[in-house]
Amino acid sequence: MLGISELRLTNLLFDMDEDGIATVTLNRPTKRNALNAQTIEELIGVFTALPSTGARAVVLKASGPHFCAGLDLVEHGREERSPAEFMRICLRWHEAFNKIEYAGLPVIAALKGAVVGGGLELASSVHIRVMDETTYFGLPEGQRGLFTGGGATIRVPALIGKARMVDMMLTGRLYSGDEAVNVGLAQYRVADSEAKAYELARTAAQNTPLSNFAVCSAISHMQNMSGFDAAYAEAMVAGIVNTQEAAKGRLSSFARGTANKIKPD
Ligand code: 1HE
Repeated sequence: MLGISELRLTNLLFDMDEDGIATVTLNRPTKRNALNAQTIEELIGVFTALPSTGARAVVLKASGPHFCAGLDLVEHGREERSPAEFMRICLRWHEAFNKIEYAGLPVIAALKGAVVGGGLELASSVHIRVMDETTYFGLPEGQRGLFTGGGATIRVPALIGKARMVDMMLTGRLYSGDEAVNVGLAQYRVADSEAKAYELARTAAQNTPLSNFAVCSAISHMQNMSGFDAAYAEAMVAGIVNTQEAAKGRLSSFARGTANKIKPD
């Protein structure tokens, strides 16, 4: 596995501050951050290497006015891929997005402009989505003679339900504004999605890394299990996390009455 500094990134930017808040930037703005094969390979490289960098949380953002225009339609048309070739491409997309969802690090997306097609597949693999006033969500695959291939059939219904996804794909319906939050496409709608994403990343980074590891991997895994097995797995994860050394100071501070109380501001 290549370390993050050994990766040759052309379509992504990577940065990390002294607090362990990492930033991954989709950096192909002239193509509206369309996902070509190279970008997917870079996402796999970065999100594979990230857990060993000491990062505590990740902000996924984009250069230019749009978060991501989905599959690189020009490359796809030019390559004239066979079914098997495109299936392999989709498996690389799954690899990239699974690395994001299951790697155990909080990933917060700062959304703006178009979050469409594969862009929504990418956004739906992160743990928290923050939108701004320009953000809109769509699945234009139907209009392009295509179908989702980056995990949308699993992740989008988990956010908004099957009926809404089918409607988006059949009719090209776009969601924006309050409606997008209300249906579950984003958890926050603010004027500055990047500023809010960093604020949330810093908040999440205050948790113990092991708790965040469980939150950002175990919950997703448990959705793939039967309820019975998920409950057992939950007990196992809690057995490890809830007895960790790093929790002891927090528990004794609560017992002394010096810990924060869980109340609205
Ligand atoms: C692209 C792409 C792209 C832009 N692939 N090159 N996704 C879509 O159907 C969305 C397609 N894109 C758009 O509808 C619009 O570009 C946007 C609404 C996102 C932005 O509009 P705008 O006016 O700001 O930009 P533009 O002039 O349309 O595009 C600027 C450049 O980006 C232009 O290239 P140029 O060389 O002519 O300057 C565009 O060709 C390029 N560009 N979007 C390639 N998607 C695993 S399966 C997933 C299946 C899907 O994702 S389907 C959804 C595809």
